[in-house]
Amino acid sequence: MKSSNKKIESYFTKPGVGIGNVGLSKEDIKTSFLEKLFYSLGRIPVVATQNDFYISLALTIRDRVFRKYVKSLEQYAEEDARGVAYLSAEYLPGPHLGNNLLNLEIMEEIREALAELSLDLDELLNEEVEPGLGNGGLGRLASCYMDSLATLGIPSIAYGIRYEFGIFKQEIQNGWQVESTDKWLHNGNPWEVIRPEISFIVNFGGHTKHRRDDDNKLHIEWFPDSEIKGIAYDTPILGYQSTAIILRLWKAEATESFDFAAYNLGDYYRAVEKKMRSENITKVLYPNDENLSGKELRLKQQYFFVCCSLQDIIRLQLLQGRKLETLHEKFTIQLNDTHPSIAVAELMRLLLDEHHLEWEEAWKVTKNTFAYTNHTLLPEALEKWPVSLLRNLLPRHLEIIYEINSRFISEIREHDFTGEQISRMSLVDDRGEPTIRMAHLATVGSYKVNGVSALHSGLLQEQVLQDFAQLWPEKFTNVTNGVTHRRFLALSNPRLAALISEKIGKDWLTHLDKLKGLESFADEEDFRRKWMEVKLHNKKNLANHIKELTGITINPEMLIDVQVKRIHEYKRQHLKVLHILSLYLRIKKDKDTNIPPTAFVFGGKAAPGYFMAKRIIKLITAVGDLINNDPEVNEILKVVFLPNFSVKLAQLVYPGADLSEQISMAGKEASGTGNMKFALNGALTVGTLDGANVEIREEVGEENFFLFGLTTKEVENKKAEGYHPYKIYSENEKLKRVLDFLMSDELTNGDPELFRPVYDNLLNQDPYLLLEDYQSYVDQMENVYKVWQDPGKWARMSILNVANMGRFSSDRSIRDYCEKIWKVEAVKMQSE
Ligand code: GPW
Repeated sequence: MKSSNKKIESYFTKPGVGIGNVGLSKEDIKTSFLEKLFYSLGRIPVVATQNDFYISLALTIRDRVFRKYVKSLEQYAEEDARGVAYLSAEYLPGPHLGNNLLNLEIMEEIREALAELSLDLDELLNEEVEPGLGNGGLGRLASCYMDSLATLGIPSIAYGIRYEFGIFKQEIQNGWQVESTDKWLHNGNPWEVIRPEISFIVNFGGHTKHRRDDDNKLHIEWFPDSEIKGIAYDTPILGYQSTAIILRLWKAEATESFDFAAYNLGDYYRAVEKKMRSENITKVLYPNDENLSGKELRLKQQYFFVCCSLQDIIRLQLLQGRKLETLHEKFTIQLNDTHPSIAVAELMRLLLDEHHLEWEEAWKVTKNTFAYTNHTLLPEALEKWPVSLLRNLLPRHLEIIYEINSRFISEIREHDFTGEQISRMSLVDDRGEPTIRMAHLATVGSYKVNGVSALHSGLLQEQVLQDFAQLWPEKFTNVTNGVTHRRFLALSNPRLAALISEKIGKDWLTHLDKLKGLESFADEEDFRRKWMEVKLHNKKNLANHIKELTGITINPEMLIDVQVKRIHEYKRQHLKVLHILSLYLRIKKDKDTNIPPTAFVFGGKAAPGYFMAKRIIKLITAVGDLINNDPEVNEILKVVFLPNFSVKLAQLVYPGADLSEQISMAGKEASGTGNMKFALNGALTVGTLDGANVEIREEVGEENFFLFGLTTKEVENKKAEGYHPYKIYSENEKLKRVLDFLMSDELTNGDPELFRPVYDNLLNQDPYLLLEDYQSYVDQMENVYKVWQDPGKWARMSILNVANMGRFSSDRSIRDYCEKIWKVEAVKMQSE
């Protein structure tokens, strides 16, 4: 246990010196680096690998990051600050080393220090394997928010799952996506520290017993049939010129008492086998983005990390000598979508059964502690757990959910809700197999509910949660997403960052609004030239990587037109393909070569079980093979599919893009965040009025945005009046030619079944209205080409896009969360 040790403590408090050699000067770092190599890794330079050097540098930097963290803890304790706990099943932090060097402002010193040792910083940066602990936008958003929480000095901690295997590695073989496991921990992870003393027991299964005591008070006890231990692994996440916060990820381990009966019987193998099975909980990330898997193991993962995190929060509350009745005064817990929403029932259970609060008191604490962010309206992504599964796995929680529901229904019966509305609002959906609607549980159990863009938050209140918005209008709010411009501009696009700073100073690193100052240079010839020189440099860099990764050569002077994101029908990668084929057929059939040279770049993973998404990847690569190998076309068009899209790759792609494709069907993309990262790097957007595109367009000005397609309202009307894609197909000759080409031998190599699923789907259902939006898209692309042929105009628009991106910093989003939802304030860090 903890004890006070004055001698050790005095080392912490010595001003400026403190523990060990953790200075930031070049010499300090060189010494630490060599010490790490010798003493932590036991290596001498002749045998050291690049990875050894990387690990030594990472450990050197981690020491300095931890020092910042430790210092800030003292400050938080002193101020008795209110804090945020962020619960997310996914994080995509990206490589840590470069970002930490940026935030410590020692990139150049380190580069020199290493050069003096004949080492190359870029090579060491390249050694890092990023933690792929998320699927896409939702996980990356959580990591952007950590960057901003740390930078702004908001007392906070982020909780999640330490998946042993992250998002699968994607390879393209013969044009198809092939998955393999992501062994991100294979070379060791220098950024994390195991905290064996921070561990909790998580129970599953069994049954409950109800008993009344002499005063007729009900006591409920849960007799689970298995238990697992969660162990904390901490990774410090450093802010810019600021402190660090902790990302605490839980790993599942079998408890010693796990199956002693089997040991006693001498069945050693069975005992170990059971142990292995229990450790499966944190083995692998579910790779379905916006599509619930409904699998028992997934629910186990969710409950496992929520249970550990809540126990940890309660531990922190009690450690500070505070009562659980005031938990909501000291902590607020943000639910990143419904993935952690079983937390509502779990906190009730902990307060009622383990800490013996009364229902009313426990409920008051619970519903004033949680806030819930919804990230999607897609019906297939709204989590619902079968009652039967909950009964088996979490019987006590099911009882609590039923009790919450019955009290909630009694409450709304007193309002003017119709019977139909009441059954729509119920936490239990018993129209078929009974299920629990997790979004309803999260809404009822939270004090605030937000969507992630203005449009999405509005639709949330009109559609999925409309009855709740009628009941509690003040509970609903919007926080538009944001991205960290430090990673996605300063770090990944150093040349543009330098050019910006040269013009307007460096304040934009902490106040992105300052970019507005660039507006006055948008008409300056010389500035435009420099701006486009930087872009060309980044395009060359991207072209080199494309060559390395795919073997495809692209001329960096081409318009680089990019769509990178998860592959989903609603995101409409296949609409982009239809446009590309329209250009191809113009060249081949109409002999029209008056098309500006364009490289179309795609990237993104398809969920391994998502048939249509995998077909779309094959379609992209088939179109690529056809075009890239046809000398009549390949001087004008190129099509690239970048395998294994990741944060690392993203940092290469955004700076080199001219055009950003944000072409989802209106009403389907909750926000999008790639849209922001592209625009921040000077790409222009072609897009629909969906998600945050709407707000981006408002900020940059409609004349600086290529808009097309139906609005959300028009989509609704179209669907209501009856949508007939076949009619559009038969009436638009050029479109018909493109669609029929999907079935041609040239594309399918004589296999008529290859793209029939795509073809049939578009002609008969077309749920995402590709055919409806096709002409408007193709027309707008002609407009893109017109502007592209006027480089001065393009440069001006590009500058104006960047200048108006201030609103889309995750710093602004976090400030919004603090003000509108959390009521948490920054703690000023004392500089050392
Ligand atoms: F379904 N998003 C995501 F809402 O990346 F949970 N994965 C997901 O599973 C879900 C949402 C979920 C994305 C949204 O699609 C995107 O529009 C949004 O920008 C992002 O979350 C962050 O809010």
